[in-house]
Amino acid sequence: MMAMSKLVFPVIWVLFLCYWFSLLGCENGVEASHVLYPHLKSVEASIVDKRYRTGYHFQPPKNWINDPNGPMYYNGVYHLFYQYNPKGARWGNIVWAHSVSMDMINWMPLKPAIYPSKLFDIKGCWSGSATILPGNLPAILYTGIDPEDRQVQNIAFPKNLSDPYLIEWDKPDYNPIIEPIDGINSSSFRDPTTAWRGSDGWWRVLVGSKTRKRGEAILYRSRDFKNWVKAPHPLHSSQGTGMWECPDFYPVSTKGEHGLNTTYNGDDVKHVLKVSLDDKKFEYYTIGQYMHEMDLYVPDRTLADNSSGLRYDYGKYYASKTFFDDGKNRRILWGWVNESDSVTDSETKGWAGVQTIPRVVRLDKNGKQLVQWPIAEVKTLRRKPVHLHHKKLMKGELFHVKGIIAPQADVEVEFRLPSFDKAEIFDPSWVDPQILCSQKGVQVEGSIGPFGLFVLASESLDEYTAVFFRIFKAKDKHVVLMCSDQSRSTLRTEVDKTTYGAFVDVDLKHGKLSLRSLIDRSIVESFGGEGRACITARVYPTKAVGSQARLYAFNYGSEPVRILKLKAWTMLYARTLNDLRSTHTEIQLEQGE
Ligand code: DQQ
Repeated sequence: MMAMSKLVFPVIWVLFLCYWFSLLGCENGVEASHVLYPHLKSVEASIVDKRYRTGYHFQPPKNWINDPNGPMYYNGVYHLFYQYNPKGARWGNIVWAHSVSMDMINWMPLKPAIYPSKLFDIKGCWSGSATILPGNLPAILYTGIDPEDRQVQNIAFPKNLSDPYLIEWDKPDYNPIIEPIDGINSSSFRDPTTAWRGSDGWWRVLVGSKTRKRGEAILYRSRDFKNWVKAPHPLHSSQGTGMWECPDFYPVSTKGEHGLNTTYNGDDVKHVLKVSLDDKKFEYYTIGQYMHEMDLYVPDRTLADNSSGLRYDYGKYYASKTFFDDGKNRRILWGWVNESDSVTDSETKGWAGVQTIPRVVRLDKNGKQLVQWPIAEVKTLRRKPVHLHHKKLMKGELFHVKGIIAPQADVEVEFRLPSFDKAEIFDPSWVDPQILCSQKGVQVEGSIGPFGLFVLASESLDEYTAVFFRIFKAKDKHVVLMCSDQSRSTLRTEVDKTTYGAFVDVDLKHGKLSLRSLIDRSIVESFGGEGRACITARVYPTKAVGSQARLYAFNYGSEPVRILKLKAWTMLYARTLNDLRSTHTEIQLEQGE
């Protein structure tokens, strides 16, 4: 009897609290989910440190966030869901938080859309994706953690389709719709993709998994989106890559810069498969052929299909997801910027993690890689432009870019390079750009480069984040190395200051090379070669904050480099909206964006 009451009492208590919170209506609804799994440990943040909070990146007022989930454009509204811990600044107690926007820059927060409430997700609502079904019905597929800690795939629908914000979501009782049976490891089975429909009328969806060290995108098929059957083989798998989290699979046009609906297939497309490697905590993608009759994806042979493959972003970036924005005919990529700060310090600050500025993603004209560029809407925040033309940067020169609020800025630079004759010789054994950037840091003089930007820099330069290039001469070609060197980004010691690097596959025919950096207090998103390589850094300077932060252009190579043009803007704060309807502004997209 005693044992029985020990079991029953907490359950009654939980049910009572759930009922009570539902009566409250839960303006911030997050609270409701506190009570659903009280056994999970979390620490309530007491201080919400404002100094490093971003001004125009997506970041909730407090607590932990990770993966972007189920982004979609529905009836004129952008929805972003994301993994969120309502109870503190470390991972745990995960729900799907929800915000809506008209432009993906200014957001209106809503209560969490999906949170543990049924047996099939009682221990957590993990990542997933949205699919718009025929009849304009959005469906979310997500991973639930059941009482036995099994990862199962569930479906949810909006409760009220006439609600423009789709605030409430229903989870049918027929969940889970996909279970880890047939030998699937139930703790490595998660993150369903957006589904697509073949010409045979069958829906398809991928779930990330692994068999021993082989990463896999397991394929399921369904006629009715309710009953799903596992295909005899994964859509794709790769030996030695470990667990594939957050797979993403979508077509890209070989003919134009527009995006394509996930279901689209034709002669003028290639497909992209991106996976997030749980073992390495970074992602890679391949471009290849989707052979739909066989439901097989074959990456192009020239591309590495393992952890040395192409990456969306070579910095702090993980668990990304795309969606097709049919309002503007583009494919949008969201990524989670994970922390460089320690868990303890995140808890002191009261928050951890942000989302990148959404990027338009498309196939490069050379068909060999993707190109990314911040959505044009971010330009609505630009103010007080500063322009600079034809400035020659001599060896060792440092140029202070004045007139902007340097900790919250957008900078675009175009460099003109000198003759390549004097470029350093590239050693073919340098295969890892990150290692090369660490070895040839910004203080190591080269010939053409290092040149670039010092962002979030203090006046005395004892703190700065250096985003820069070096150009090498290899047999019959040039090698462009792009680095984001965080080693001096802060005087603090307990922060991750890893230097990141990428090779930029860019045509230097006209001797021009571009760099754009979105600087936002504790984040620097950089785009080299017009978006052919991207590196995101999370930095916590101690001196280069507020009005003390500066922006410099520099050249520490022996050869002069010219700034053809530099444009910089102070960026406004993104707004937190109470109502979307009053704030809709039409934004003209630049050609190609
Ligand atoms: N984050 C989610 C998982 C996913 C991981 C849990 C990736 O669904 O695999 O918060 O960051």
